[in-house]
Amino acid sequence: ANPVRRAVKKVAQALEDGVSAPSDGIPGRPAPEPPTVERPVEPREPLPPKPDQSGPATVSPTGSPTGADQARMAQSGSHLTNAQGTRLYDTDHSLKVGPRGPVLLQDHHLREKIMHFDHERIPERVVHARGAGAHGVFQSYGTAASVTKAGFLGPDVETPVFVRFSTVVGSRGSADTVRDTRGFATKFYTSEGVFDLVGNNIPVFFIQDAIKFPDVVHAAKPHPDREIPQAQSAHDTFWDFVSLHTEATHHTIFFMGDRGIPRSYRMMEGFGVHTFRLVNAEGETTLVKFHWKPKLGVHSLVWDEAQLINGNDPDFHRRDLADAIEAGAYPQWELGIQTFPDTPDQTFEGIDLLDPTNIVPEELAPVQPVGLMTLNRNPSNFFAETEQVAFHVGHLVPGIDVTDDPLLAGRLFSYLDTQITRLGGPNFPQLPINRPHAPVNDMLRDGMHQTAVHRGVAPYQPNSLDGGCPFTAGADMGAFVETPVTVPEGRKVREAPESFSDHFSQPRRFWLSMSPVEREHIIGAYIFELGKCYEEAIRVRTLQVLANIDPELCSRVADGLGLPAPEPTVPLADVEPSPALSQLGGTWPVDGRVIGILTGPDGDLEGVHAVRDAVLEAGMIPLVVAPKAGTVGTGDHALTAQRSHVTARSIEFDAVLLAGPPAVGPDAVGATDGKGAPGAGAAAPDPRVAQLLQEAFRHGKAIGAWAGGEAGLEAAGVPVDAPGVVVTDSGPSALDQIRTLLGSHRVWERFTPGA
Ligand code: HDE
Repeated sequence: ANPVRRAVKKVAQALEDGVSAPSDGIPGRPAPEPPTVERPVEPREPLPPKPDQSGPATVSPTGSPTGADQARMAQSGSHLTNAQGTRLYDTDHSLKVGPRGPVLLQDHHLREKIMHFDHERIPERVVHARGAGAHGVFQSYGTAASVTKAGFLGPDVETPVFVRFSTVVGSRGSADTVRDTRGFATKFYTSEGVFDLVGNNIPVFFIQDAIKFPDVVHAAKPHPDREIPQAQSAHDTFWDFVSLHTEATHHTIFFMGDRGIPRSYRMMEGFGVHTFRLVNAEGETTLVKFHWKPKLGVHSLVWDEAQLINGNDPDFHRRDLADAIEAGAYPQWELGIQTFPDTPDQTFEGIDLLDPTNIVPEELAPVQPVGLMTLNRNPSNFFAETEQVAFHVGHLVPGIDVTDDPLLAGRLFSYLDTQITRLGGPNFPQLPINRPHAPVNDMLRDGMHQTAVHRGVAPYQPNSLDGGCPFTAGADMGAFVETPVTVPEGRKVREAPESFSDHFSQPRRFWLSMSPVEREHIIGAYIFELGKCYEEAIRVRTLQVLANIDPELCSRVADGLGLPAPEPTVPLADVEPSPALSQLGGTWPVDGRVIGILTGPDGDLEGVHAVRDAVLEAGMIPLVVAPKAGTVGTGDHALTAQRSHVTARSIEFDAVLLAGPPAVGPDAVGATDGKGAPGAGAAAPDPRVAQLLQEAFRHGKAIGAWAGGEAGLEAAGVPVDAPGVVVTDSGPSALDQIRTLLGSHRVWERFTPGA
């Protein structure tokens, strides 16, 4: 059904049918016409001239395609040309004096081709370099209309969006499942201009003032001498900084928790972090915090699994997002707001709303849903869209304004500034992915990579030569007008308010809100990270920070590090837990979950067919694993294995089913007995199967077996009576139980606290 694949097949067929291949480049030999094929889309025309040549092309909010949509094929016509549109007869050979002679400097095609290639890379983002993006739509419920005049939050408005998820610390080519904060940036192409919600998957930040951003980033990035470790926080400079700079404590405990290793971008919350100010049509203001709530729930990896994935599939999150969208399992998030009265002190229940290291517990200010986002289209070109997209917290629309959060103030400067370097000049808003879908009528002119051919002589205001156009609009005509809030008078100082100095009560609330399993993960994470630091002074100092959060947390981490636990230096805060911070306890849809079905020629292949159908029916993905690639079994029940024992690893599956006895060592291609020698003994299961089952068990994944699969579990050392291990008499009944278990994401009972 895929039109591109259809076209490719046709070309292959045409070549087989004897249509001659394109020119082999021998001068004098006429290039044959390329085979005519039914093209999935019309060849792209040359880029159309700008409609009025007065600014970047715009696209109507009713959804006519952006520039990015127009080019769904690599080639826009039948013949290869150079950048100037001249047809080429050869692109495989440099121009030489005879076939064995020197290459000539006059080879302008060679020079153009290599020159362009030499400049294909642009600087990566200084933070959030590694990311993945997707297009979608935002459907508003209209529930925010009483607090904001923003058109896209009005009743029943549909707005195109582009989202980019990212890790923060690693380089562009780093692995996805490292322990880190994740970026969650959304560009709303509204009819009133672009609104960017540039958030993270953690609701607080390391620092309270933007002036500290270079410090925290320098500390987290690889050491400047050897440039290691890549995309890790487990090293001395990071812990050196956060142990000295205790306002980072809340963010740090958040990402030592499970949110630092999400299962999928589709299963992350997003937060605007800062407090924003909404303005309604009457000019009334409300302070808000933005939240994205994933329909699939908030779920994480376990640390051992995350580390295995980094080696086995460093693109795990990127792949997961693209595969889900391609399969039609469109991820969805509800946008919600916590609202607070805009009082002069800008606090709520004693919580300073201008301090971005604070949350307001959802129990005190519930998150009210205002719309639904659905990501339904993968980018057609990573560079043009995901790499070149330029977010900015200053991209605001009427009805949404900023507050005086000092972290937000610095961001308002930083994003545009960094993009000048990253995107090579000031004209990046003209790139297709960045173009507003509202008419643009600015007086910005010239500059690097200007693509508009502006007309007229009067790009200035006031003018009389253009009849005074363009005119400014008032708030009643949709202009963005800064909210005239009263700013307290004061002396010019480099200081923070006294309320910013409480660094431990909110981290303590986070700790107290965690379930026992989540606390174990946090303890393990601190022991791992600090255990990777060389300097004992840094470990000792961090233990002091932990002592000020909670004595049990401190003593358990101290024990793991073989160090004494210090006493707290501040009174432990008397705070109520916020159950909404815990990821455990709910049941969630299983859409897009991956089920590994292990079988072999002697397995219950009929059962596997039934299970595959049922898995697909449930909106999940079945992957059959067999000893070898290709077809398993013969006759009616033969089926295709998507993975072999060589390519399968537990990390790919949310649950594993064993349909029959596992293949034994000698049968398995490339099997070893774990010591590098070919598998010994007919009864020993393929060590890779044993490893797969053991890992799935250790990572709390549901495991099911039937038709003799039980013996395989036992041989692999998986206890068949353990929680979440299901042995039944048929595949479909095993799957039923597995599906229920998957609703809670993992078999949490297997993570015995203290184990
Ligand atoms: Fe960013 N941040 N940031 N940040 N940030 C960037 O902008 C910055 C902060 C966030 O997918 C950069 O275009 C400063 C908080 C995301 O393209 C840069 C401060 C939050 C992304 C920058 C912060 C974020 C960025 C790097 C402290 C969550 C990726 C490349 C005041 C609310 C956007 C770029 C994408 C990217 C600066 C803190 C989120 C350098 C100075 C807090 C999701 O401009």
